[in-house]
Amino acid sequence: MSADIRNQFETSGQGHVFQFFDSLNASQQEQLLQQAEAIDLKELSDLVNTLVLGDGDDHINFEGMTPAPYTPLPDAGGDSELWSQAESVGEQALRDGRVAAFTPAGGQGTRLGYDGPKGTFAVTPIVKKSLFQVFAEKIKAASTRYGVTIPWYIMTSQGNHEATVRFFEENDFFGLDPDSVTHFAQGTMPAVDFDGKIILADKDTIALSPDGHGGSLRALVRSGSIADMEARGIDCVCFFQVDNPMVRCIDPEFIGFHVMGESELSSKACLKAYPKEKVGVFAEIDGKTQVIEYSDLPDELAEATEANGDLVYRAGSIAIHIFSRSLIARVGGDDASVKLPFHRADKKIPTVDAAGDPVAPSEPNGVKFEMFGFDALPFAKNPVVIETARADDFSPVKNAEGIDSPESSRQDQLRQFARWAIAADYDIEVDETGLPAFEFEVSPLYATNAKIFAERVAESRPEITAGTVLDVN
Ligand code: UD2
Repeated sequence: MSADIRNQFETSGQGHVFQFFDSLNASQQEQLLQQAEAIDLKELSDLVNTLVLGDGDDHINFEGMTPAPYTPLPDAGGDSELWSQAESVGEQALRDGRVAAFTPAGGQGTRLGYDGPKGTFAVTPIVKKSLFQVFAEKIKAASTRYGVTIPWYIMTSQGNHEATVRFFEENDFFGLDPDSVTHFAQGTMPAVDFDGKIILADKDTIALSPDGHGGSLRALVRSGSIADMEARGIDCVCFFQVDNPMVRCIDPEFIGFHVMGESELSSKACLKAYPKEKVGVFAEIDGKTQVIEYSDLPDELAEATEANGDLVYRAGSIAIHIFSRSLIARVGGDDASVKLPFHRADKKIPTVDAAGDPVAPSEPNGVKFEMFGFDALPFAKNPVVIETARADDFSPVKNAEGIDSPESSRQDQLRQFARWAIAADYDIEVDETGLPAFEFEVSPLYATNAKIFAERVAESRPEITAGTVLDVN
């Protein structure tokens, strides 16, 4: 068996993976063989030929590309009747128990410089709740409001799985029923050098990395989560990233548009803040809606404007979607005709030299392969895109400082709390950006939007001063 695997690697030009094999002890040999056995050499060799040695297979037909249509917000000329109809339809789907939450949380969070699963990072202004706690409370609040259990599926990666599960256990699952929370680790892909050779992270270890958030589709199938959803009667899967505490992760209007449109994949679009903002854009190519990632969009298209000055490609993807269970089952299954493509990312990948000594490269030395969830769009029937206001849905924590940082997200949360309070006739002083003069915090268990906030404060009008935390008892 060991000889078989080694032969296969030899034949595929990857025999060097075993260059230190004879010097390893039995358990190290076993580890290396297990890692090697899990690699699909045919898939890898196709990827190397197209994405590493070839010139890629993701040529985008920019000539035939147009912006994808989206449903505008009522404030931006949309039909307010339609939005309230969507809300009622979404609320009914929630009451009927058709909705689950899903978070890909396997990313490595290197940009933030935080050494731990990103979901454990503290984000709220006063209580310093973690991202996971914020989402858990939003899910719990919606479950209570609609009288159902909204199950939550969380995709981890091999590197952060144990720490993530431990965090939930130590925090009693933030009040959720542990039976309604499922953690599973995503798949991995080997990293290769620029000649397509698999990189060794150590003498007994292949450099493996998570297969991208698009890996969630196959991981949801392989982990049995799709079967679990089917047993629970779930068909709407609300997808949101781990880095965005402002997300309305269970949003009745969005769910309603998804259901009314008989959509298999719905998305929220946010008007780009500036032409080269690092978000994908919604476009249509050959009649199919797609997200074109910011790094693939040529500057002249990113910057092109309409006669009125609006950006042509202004509908930015903020990675908030609703997948139908059927689409996940189809694209995450074994049917080779509906597979997500891989993308190439050049990275610095720690490795060993010919003597087996560690090397920490200062420049990218290899390629990682990742799938993107939004690449399922061309396979989806009736994709729906609706507009959302950035202030209501998006302020991610990605960088240690500046744009999309803990500080910018903290301020955006405070602005949102202040808007809700002002709309409910509180006298809160704010600056010209809407930032309140003092800090206060609203727990998701208290309110998750302005409407619910107004209902709450109508019951017992709490005082709001510096340091107030509005929560349920
Ligand atoms: C993503 C989108 C971008 C925009 C932006 C909004 C891509 C390629 N780009 O950029 O268009 O919507 O978000 O914030 O998606 N993850 C995993 N496993 C992996 C890799 C990532 O679970 O192997 C998770 C990660 O934990 C996070 C999410 O996927 O929840 C996004 O990952 P990212 O930080 O790589 O995405 P980003 O900010 O480059």
